Amino acid sequence: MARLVIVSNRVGLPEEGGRRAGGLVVALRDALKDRGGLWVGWSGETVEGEPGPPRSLRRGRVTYVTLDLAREAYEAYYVGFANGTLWPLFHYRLGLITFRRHDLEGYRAVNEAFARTIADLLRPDDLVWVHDYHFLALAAALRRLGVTNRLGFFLHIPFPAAEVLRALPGHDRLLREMADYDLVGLQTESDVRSFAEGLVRLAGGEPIGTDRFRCAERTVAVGAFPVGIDTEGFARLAAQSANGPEARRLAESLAGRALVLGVDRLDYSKGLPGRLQAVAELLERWPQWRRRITYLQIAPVSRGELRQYRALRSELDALAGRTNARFADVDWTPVRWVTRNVPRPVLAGYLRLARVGFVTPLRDGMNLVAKEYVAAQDPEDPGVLVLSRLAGAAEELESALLVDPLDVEGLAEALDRALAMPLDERRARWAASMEVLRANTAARWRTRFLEALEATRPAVAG
Ligand code: ADQ
Repeated sequence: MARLVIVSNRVGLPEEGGRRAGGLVVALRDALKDRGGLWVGWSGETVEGEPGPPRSLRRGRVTYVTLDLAREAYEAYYVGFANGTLWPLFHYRLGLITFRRHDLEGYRAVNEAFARTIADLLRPDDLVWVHDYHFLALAAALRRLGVTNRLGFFLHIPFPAAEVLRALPGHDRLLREMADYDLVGLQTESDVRSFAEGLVRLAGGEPIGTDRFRCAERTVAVGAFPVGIDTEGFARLAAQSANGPEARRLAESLAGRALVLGVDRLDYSKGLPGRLQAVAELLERWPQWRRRITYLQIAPVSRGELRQYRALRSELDALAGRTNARFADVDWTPVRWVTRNVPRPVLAGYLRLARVGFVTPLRDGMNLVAKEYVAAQDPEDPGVLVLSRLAGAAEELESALLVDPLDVEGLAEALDRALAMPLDERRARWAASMEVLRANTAARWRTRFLEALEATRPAVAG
């Protein structure tokens, strides 16, 4: 079996074992353990001046290789182009984009630096699997160095429609660079359609059959590989943790009230303001829920170095404060707003306690919290998932209560319906969702992707 080389911005280092590592990190680490190989990424460290050589750490058959970034490179590549340009663009938030040529150049330079490190470490038949929007241009940089290995890419976030992508200066070149991968995997069929449309309309690509394209002298295969979770493992974890001290503490504090739970990174793609407004709307229009529900939102700050994220934080603090000021009583506050990180096992227990999983992103590649919520439920008495139609997960979880995330009244109606839903309907919806999650796990996802990558024809130098 060919050795595997995984490249992602952050590396799932072995010391992030049980408590911090998400299901995805575990799935990738398992793939590496099966085949042996390397996991290459940024160390998370920035340095003044030129960074030193890559560091490596070996654990059994897996070697973790990390690179530091010069502070300026980090500002341009990570803060600037990846998170200031690509993230909002790919989430359809044109108004939030910042674009500077300098950032794009920095992004390419970091992709090139990674390519040099990887090229030095590669063996001729290694399979290379690159992750996410930080490395759209990595295959092109590797090809320039003469690398002919099979190169696969998976995008965790949505791929925008061609008309939206067109707003990005240099989009045609970036698309052609993506065509230097042998396989481009996306989360949903809708992302596949967008990417295909981009290749053909904006980069001169030509379809070959249904799932391959000829573009800039290369052939690229394209497919939907919706990310899954470790469904049974998460279900077991949730059942165990629901009896643990943290979950019990939460349960006792609820004093019999129904828990509406949201869990997200604090990000403007997640639709958090709409959620807070919907809870206020629910309590206004259906006063019978006053004192009978608690909305707990767990949302640790991420990317605090970006202005848009700081502004979001202030907006949410104000909204939560306003709803509590309007409805709270001496012994009840409707909104609990927690910005601390919660360890995974504890989170699993909380998800199991929640009568409603409230997941309303304005756009999301997949949204694993939606899947984790379903897997965490007690089969005898499951809660209800309220899920945005604009999350990739909605293509699979059709039996959730699907909502339009901008429609605050609609969100409030869905909360009312979820809170009042009879047990037999809750069970039927849960069982249908669970069947999907059992069929498409994280392990299945990585196997499908790697099989598809191995099935692409050997790359040709150039
Ligand atoms: P994210 O935007 O980070 O991921 P999501 O899929 O919801 O979004 O979460 C990833 C993981 O982080 C989940 O396992 C979740 O449990 C955990 N997590 C989230 N908030 C947490 C919190 N407050 N405390 C502890 N853990 C938390 C990107 C894309 C998604 C895509 C994933 C995977 O944006 O659309 O689903 O990658 O491909």
